[in-house]
Amino acid sequence: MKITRIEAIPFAIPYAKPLHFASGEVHTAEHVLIRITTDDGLTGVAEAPPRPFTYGETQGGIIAVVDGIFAPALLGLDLMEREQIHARLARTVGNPTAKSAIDMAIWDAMGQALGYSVTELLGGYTDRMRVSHMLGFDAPAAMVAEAERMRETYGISTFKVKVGRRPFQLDTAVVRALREHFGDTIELYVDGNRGWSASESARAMHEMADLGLALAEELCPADDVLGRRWLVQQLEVPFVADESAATPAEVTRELLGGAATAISIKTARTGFTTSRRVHHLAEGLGVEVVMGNQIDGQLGSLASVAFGSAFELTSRRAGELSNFLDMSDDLLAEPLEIRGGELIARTGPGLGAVIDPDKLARYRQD
Ligand code: MUC
Ligand code: MG
Repeated sequence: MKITRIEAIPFAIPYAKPLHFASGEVHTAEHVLIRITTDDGLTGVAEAPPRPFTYGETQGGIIAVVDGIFAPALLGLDLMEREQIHARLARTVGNPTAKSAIDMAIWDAMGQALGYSVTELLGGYTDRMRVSHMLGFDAPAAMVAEAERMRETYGISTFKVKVGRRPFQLDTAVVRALREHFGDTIELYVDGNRGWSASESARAMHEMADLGLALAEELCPADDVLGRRWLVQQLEVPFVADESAATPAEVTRELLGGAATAISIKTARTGFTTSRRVHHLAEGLGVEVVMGNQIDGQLGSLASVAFGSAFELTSRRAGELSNFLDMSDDLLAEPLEIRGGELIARTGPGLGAVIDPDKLARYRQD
């Protein structure tokens, strides 16, 4: 089970419905397919979604770091030398989605070798998650209509509303319109992607106090250290650290520093190996987690549900697993299907992902 080849293949698939949020927008999924081959003929795959506005990675940068640094460091290692692989990747700072995709492709191949799904290998708690859909910036009526479509078509009843615009009333009007339209039949939470100041966040949350929000995520920057702590202390709902807590050390710092009271786990940025560490950390510290979405395609979403289903803590809340619905196409030969508001993790072995060669040929950029 020695690694003989690591490929980084750029591909681009347009969004049918671009997503707008406080820190950026996506119109085309310019992602990288990581493909790992072993000497016994196994192939593991995973998806790296570069997010320049969140982690500073680009499609070209991911290819460069994989081809130039990570592949040479890992070739010849056995799939089971997991801590050695982890240590070699960790020698390079940053590059979270490049490292994570390599890690997940290795787990995919490992599952195939052992005859188990990734969910079983990680923990095997359940085989599915409830789905939370992310609603990007738009006018209140359009966002209500989109939520209605998601509920009618896919049975989704949990929504994360992107906020962080100025004035904040643009966003509070949306949340109010959603609550008024759906009543208590849906679960709602908000994600500011650092768009507001601490005081704007406090005013907005105060204005939405009667709307039954379940969570608030990254409303203001964690770098506004005291302002953020001041905000988090006064909220009545868990405050989720997302992009401010992308490593176990950052998770520890944000939680112990009072800058967050819950954690978003994204396999796109912590793979399976480090997501497991973040999960154990959250469990040990006694905080809730949300399985987040890095605006992943279907392969990335499959990885998220594989991880989220593996543990009780990660499967408790609805996971953000549906951004792929906004894409015009995808690479998987057998598309993911959300039914009755749930997404089922594949039974494997590995991730259970088969890449459609025609689609890859159509969308690859190299
Ligand atoms: C999210 O939860 O924030 C948008 C920006 C990013 O970093 O991730 C997405 C979703
Ligand atoms: Mg977020």
